[in-house]
Amino acid sequence: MDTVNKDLGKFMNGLVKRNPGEVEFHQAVEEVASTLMPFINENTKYKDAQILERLTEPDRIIIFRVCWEDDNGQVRTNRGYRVQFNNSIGPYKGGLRFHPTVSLSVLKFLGFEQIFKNSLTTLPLGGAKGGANFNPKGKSDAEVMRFCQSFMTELTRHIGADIDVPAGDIGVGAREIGYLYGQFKRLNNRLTGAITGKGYDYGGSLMRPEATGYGCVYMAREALDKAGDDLAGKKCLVSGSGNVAQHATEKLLELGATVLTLSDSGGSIYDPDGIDEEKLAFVKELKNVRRERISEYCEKYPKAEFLEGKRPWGVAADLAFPCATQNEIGIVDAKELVINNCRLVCEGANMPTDNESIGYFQANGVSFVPGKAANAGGVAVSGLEMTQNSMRIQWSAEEVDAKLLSIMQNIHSKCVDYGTENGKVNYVKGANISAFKKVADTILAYGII
Ligand code: NDP
Ligand code: 2IT
Repeated sequence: MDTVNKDLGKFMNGLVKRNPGEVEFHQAVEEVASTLMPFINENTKYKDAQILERLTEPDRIIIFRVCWEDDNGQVRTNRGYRVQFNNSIGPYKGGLRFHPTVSLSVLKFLGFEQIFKNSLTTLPLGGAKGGANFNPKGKSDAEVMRFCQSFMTELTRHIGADIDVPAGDIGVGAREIGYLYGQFKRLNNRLTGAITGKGYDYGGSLMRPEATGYGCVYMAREALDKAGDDLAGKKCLVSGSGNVAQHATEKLLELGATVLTLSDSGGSIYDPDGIDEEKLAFVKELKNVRRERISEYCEKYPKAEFLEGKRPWGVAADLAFPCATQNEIGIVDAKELVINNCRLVCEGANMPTDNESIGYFQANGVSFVPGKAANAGGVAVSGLEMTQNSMRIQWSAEEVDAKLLSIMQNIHSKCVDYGTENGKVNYVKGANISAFKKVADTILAYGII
């Protein structure tokens, strides 16, 4: 163990030195490296070939200026990015995030995790992430369109169906994908599946909007089943109120669980009666059509309480589904969840739980399923969208859903195979080792490139 800790310390020191100040990237790598180091030390071929060092250096990073004109005729400038992290097992694949907090560190953490997530899906997908520090909030449709067109005018030269296939993430939903893909089509005069999350009428896959949230709940069901438990009657905390949160809520309701909370960057709503189908339809209209604040839920349903500026983790419940953003569960939240007997944390978002809290959950008997396993359903159905585009057909919702379920079950089995220790499943270890092995063996096969 001493050698492992020494090697981990040395590796992390080097990584921090090479990537100064990129705290989110350091955090994501440390989570992976701490579970992989014993495995790498036992399998010296990976150590000798410096696979972890190579895997933490992106293939390339593209940074570009995005100029556009707002509705007042004022020129605005944002920064666009694409981090093409690793394409060993397939074209670069990962979402685009439009949010004021977007930075190189955030996109490197997301791109790095995407390599592992995409490997877990069993589909031929490499890892990437991109986006811009553009804030779609409060912008008109015309402003969002002009931004997307300007962004794509540069990005187009770096992407393509067999090169790099972007999709949505925070702040990039159906509207933005439409504008981005429209501009891609106009610039290239071709309709190839170079973006996923497209509308059904122009080559999208049924179930892609639902896939991340549904997949996350399928994963929770597998983890509960493994522990001899099930979803029926469970009280759940969901954070966020966007794509992932809405569809996680929808599937939880369908499977007989009760959802007590949702949130956005202004705070959380707590509905002691539970969010039923009708209330969820209100949330969808509020967030997807009117693009308003979640606090409005409490005006419509006065029995619900608005927890201003707060996350939902202080509400007593059985299961937690963080579905908003990174680092939304810190140690104070983790302790509250444990005190309230929460037994499963299943991550719909990417890296919502910090590393100290992951350790705390594991030490206190809470099943913890990391995002790279639990939210892989979204990119998996993106992979299925690419397949359908290549075949020039579109599958039924039932077919896609069945494939999604089977992919999530398969990811769960891999976590069990690689992560079981003393009769308990360490999902972080299982996901990391299983995902790493496929990519690392491929890198070895390619030689030193
Ligand atoms: P959306 O933009 O649809 O929703 C994001 C939600 O999170 C909103 O409720 C938003 O609130 C909230 N949020 C965003 N940033 C912050 C912040 N800094 N602080 C507090 N709340 C915040 O995004 P998605 O639902 O698509 O994404 C949610 C998470 O799931 C992200 O971590 C994403 O990376 C991950 N993910 C998404 C996938 C997908 O297919 N869409 C696939 C896999 C993972 P507000 O409206 O106030 O900004
Ligand atoms: O984090 C993610 O996996 C996504 N935002 C989805 C990526 C994709 O290519 O569908």
